[in-house]
Amino acid sequence: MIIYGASLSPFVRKVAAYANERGLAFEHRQVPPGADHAEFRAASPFGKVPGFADGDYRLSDSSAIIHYLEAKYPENPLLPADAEARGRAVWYDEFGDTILVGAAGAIFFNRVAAKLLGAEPDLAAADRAEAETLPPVLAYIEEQITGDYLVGDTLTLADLAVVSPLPNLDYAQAKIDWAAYPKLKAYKDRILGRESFAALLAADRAFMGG
Ligand SMILES: N[C@@H](CCC(=O)N[C@@H](CS)C(=O)NCC(=O)O)C(=O)O
Repeated sequence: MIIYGASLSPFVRKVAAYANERGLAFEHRQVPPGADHAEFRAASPFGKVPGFADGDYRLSDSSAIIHYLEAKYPENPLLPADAEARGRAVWYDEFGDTILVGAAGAIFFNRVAAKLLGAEPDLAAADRAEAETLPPVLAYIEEQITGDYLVGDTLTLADLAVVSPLPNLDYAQAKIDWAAYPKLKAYKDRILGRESFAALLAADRAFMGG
């Protein structure tokens, strides 16, 4: 199994953490978004990371990859069987990928990734996201946390999807009043402290220079 993509991408991080949680061995190939890299483009025709290959089978999109792996390895799934719980887990996955990444990504892209990718940063857009877009999104997560996990009483894809974008806020030195989100702070530290994230985050920190 090969995961293609930049490890700083929250979508790549989500798939890698998922594979680690499931004990699925994979090889990671560092490929920047949009790279003109034949193997990667065969998996991800529009150049979005992650791309994925399992033998001759190729796929892109973090959620599609995880749904494929859930179906291929049905023991100990990270998507609940119960209809309502499944719906909630899929919602949080979508929320993480779109609403949370929409807010956090505007900060990370413009303060960090643009430089790495040789793109023009929009620092005002990062400041606006930090001051206006992100706080209600974090407040929503804070309100959703009622136990150790977002859905039911075990880890699900929901937890991986919602915490995966959060390290990038630190890498972008986003100013966040964590005292306003005490449940979220404890939750993210706990989920990101799992073994499935540890090596990924250590590699990020080494890359980011600390
Ligand atoms: N829905 C996709 C989103 C993937 C995505 O947008 N990745 C970003 C990097 S974090 C990317 O490749 N951006 C480059 C582009 O949009 O061209 C997923 O879940 O994998």
